[in-house]
Amino acid sequence: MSKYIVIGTITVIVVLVAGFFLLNKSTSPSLTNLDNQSSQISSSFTDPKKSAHYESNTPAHGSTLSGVPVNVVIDFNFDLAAPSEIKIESNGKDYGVGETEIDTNKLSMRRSMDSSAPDGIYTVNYNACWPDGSCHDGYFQFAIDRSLQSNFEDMTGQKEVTIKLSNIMFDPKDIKISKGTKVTWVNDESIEHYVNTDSHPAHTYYLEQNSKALGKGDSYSLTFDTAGIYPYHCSAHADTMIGSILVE
Ligand SMILES: [Cu+2]
Repeated sequence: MSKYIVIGTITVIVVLVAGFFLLNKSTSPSLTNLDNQSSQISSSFTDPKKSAHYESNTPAHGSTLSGVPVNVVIDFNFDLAAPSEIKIESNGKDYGVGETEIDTNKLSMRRSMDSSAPDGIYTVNYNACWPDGSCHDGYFQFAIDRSLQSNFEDMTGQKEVTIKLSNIMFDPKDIKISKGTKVTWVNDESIEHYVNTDSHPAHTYYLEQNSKALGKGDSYSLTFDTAGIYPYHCSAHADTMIGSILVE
């Protein structure tokens, strides 16, 4: 009789363990086979859940960054209120640093991120609250893969660097610089361009990185003092004219 109880118990344990692994695989993708290709992780992103009044977020859902973002920013089309909250989670740990902050125009909220966060997929879980006290939740995902840094032009160790705006592109497009480097963008052509922090058209990720319209010969400069990745674009050519600054 006890033999059947033992066999039955073992069967139940095997089924539970198998079920756990199957479930775990479908809900939290792992990064065990991560090489230089971002395609391997992009197939693991889940669909985002957008809360009421959601507009955009940076880092973008499904994006793979070569470094840790300085903060996660989410944009809305309605006034945010306390207790709105952002969590930047991977493997059950929150890599957000400090409190979630609501911007002065109340249309964006942001939270800093731990600069030593490891490579992997991050799920941003947020709760957006409104002046009437109601809240709505949502989530999106992005990944960090430092091996992608090999595609960046290494401009570290220089006090000042220049990026040309020509042929409706940033040249060079992706650069790596040291902390404290002054970056100057110079428009080389007669098409009007801008330097705008992501996302488009909110331009909220790193508020300091937003230029006015740049005509031919115009320039715009900014010094980067905080390590992290800074994705940006030209708001006149937002789909194609993109770049990123990696500060280390
Ligand atoms: Cu442009």
